[in-house]
Amino acid sequence: MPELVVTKDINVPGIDSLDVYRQHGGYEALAKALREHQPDDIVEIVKQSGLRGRGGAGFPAGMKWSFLAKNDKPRYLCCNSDESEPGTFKDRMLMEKIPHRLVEGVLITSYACRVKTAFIYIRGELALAAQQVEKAVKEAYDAGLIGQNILGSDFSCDVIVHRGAGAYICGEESALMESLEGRRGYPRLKPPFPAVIGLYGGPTVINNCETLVTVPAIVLNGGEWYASYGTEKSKGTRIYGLSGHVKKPGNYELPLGIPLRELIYDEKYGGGVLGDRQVKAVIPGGSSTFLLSADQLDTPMDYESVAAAGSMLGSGGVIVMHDDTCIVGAVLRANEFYRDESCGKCTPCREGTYWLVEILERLEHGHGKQKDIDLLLDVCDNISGKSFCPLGDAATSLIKSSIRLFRDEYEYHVTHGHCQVGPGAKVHAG
Ligand code: L3W
Ligand code: SF4
Repeated sequence: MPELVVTKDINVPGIDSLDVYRQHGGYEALAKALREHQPDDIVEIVKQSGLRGRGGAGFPAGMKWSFLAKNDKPRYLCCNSDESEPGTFKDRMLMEKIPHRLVEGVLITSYACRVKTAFIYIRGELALAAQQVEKAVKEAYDAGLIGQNILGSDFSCDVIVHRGAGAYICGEESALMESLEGRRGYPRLKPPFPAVIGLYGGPTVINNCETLVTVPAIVLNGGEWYASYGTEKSKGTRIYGLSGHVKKPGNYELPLGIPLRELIYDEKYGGGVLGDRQVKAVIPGGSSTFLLSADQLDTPMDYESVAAAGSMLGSGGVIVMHDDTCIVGAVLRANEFYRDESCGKCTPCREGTYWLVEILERLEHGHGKQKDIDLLLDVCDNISGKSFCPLGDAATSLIKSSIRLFRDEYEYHVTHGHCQVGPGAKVHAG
């Protein structure tokens, strides 16, 4: 894997320790920031870099920081490491392998945003990642890199690691803040955005883990250097989490804009499709995004191109399905996740995700009727755009796109009572 920016030195033995991280230039960006720059300079450098949020929405990071309300309330930073999007496993790798780069990114961002208390919110199931980040935070406190007068400067900041309890919805930024405040993880109404009224009512910057891990290299090498990677509007690199039917699944950090075909087939990355079969469909950015078809493999993997192809770059989780995949079965599996993870606050999502699974189940198991296919779309229409937070919309993406691309496969389930391809076809045919 090319180790470009966030994954640079990630495989150096012992890089998770403070000593080895420092031997490889660790915390030099923090020292440079404190020595050479005022907080607002850092915001400008990050704006110039074009860095966009790596959690899913791709919102410009520097712009988000400049939206922080200017009042006398305490400001907070929340690192969103509640990584739960199916197909996404990049933040986990960063925290497990190079936790000090996250701590450094959190400190520089806190300095830039005039934050004195930062939280790193880690998904409950990621036990090793939490252990590694907790160890790094302790080492950094002991070395005077966190706490009062960091590196002898006027900047003081505390960093608190908080573990979630395993709820996907707590990755939604306002639910994350509710959870941090000790309440049930229900999303809040937006606006106000967290930058205006956030944690404990203070202006709050919330960024995804990978976004913050990118910050030290930008400060060290400059915004222009980072912007030299990628495309005109999608600058820099990102981690693509490649999974599904590829020979070499894994996390690959590459410049934005790499063609999907290259990511799947290049020997350095995916190495081709398992069994040398044909690609049937690809989920380009985590299970919340719309399916792309096999004839869209030349799509450049940047925000604009994937949107133009009818989907989203999302969290970078690329899930490849080959031609022996039952699409109805795959979509059912994803939708069981959304049904289980719906927080239940609003009716369209709470009830709708339940009924989507009920209908998909009867289609998959051969009890569906022709009208069920349009009923699925009708239920999607009653969720999409009518739910309180993005989870509702997300639950409909795979259903809508799979019916558009593979309606014949849904119809086959109705007429034949079993799958057209995949294990389901063989079981029934036998
Ligand atoms: C101040 C304004 N701030 C927007 C901020 C806002 C947020 C960011 C993006 O969903 C997507 C979702 C999932 N003043 C602002 C402003 N902001 N306008 O910008 O906001 P938004 O609402 O566009 O998106 P979001 O609610 O953050 C994120 C999708 O990501 N997704 C899921 C990913 C899951 C993970 C995970 O498990 N770790 O990443 C995947 O595609 O469906 O569409 O900070 O406050 N005027
Ligand atoms: Fe909860 Fe779903 Fe409504 Fe979001 S859309 S608030 S997850 S019920």
